[in-house]
Amino acid sequence: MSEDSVMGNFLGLPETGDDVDIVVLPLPYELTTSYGQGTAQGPAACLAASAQVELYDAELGADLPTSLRIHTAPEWDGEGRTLAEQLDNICSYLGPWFGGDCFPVALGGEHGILPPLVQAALHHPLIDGDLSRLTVVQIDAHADLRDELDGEPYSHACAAGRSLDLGIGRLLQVGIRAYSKQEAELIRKDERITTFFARDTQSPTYGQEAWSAWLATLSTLSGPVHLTIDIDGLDGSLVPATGTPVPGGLSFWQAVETIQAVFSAPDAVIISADVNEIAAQEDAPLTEFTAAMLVSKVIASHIKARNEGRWEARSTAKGKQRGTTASTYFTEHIDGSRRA
Ligand SMILES: [Mn+2]
Repeated sequence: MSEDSVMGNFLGLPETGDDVDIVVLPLPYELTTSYGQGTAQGPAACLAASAQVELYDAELGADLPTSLRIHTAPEWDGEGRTLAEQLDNICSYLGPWFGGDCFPVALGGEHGILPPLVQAALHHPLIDGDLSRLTVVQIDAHADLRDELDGEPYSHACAAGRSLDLGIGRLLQVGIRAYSKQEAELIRKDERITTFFARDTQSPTYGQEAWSAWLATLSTLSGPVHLTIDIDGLDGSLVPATGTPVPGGLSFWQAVETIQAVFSAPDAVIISADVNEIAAQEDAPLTEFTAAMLVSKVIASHIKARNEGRWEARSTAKGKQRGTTASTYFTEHIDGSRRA
């Protein structure tokens, strides 16, 4: 923690000027968490915990944020009378940060933030209106490919499915160990989906082989990529306060290796990331601290990619004062009578 640290800013970093290289976007969105509560308080808890994360990153050999400017945006205001309005408001909130001039990292909030993140990427210069160019890499315990949960197709349990509906070209999943028969069939049938199941990567017998295959798959990534990390992809012992902790998940170092492998893929450009399903833990801050360390690793890996020529600004529209375009996609595509 730096001596002039600012409460509520990621890593306690001082406020930046108008030019922003990396932006942290707190999304306290909680609508459909089916078991457990508190993801709406997760982003603030993660920001508070991040003040205790060491700034030194051994891989960079430097203290974050190096010479770059990390801006922590005011959190999403939660407005919207219906689910559709809330999703559009999230998309409008994110939009200005997807212009290609900076690297956005969202903090959730439940995993239902993924479809508006994907929709916000539509106008990124590398996507340019064609979401089939986008690959989503997902760390998660759940496949999130359900048609609906409790009648709600925009539930967190459907986040990856709705992203496929929006038109993403490819979905790579790891840590998956809780899913339905319908999801298993979709994974088998849909050629866009590649899933590495936890029963394979965490197997005491042949886990090492499956893990190496996962890392090899990540090295073949190409084009624009969004990385979505549901912290319940990690073993439940590391993240006991998340909405739905599940045993048998990734170790902390496997999550770190995945982040490193995604950002070092030679033909890919990681345009954005999110860490979601963070909840504040009452008795000890392990859950939010684990999330804060993963966000730090994402940012350090982005900086490394930038230093090594795998990320460059695609726009000159600098700073916080960019124009916004209100999203209407979800209002136009979801039954407007459904209340948030
Ligand atoms: Mn999820």
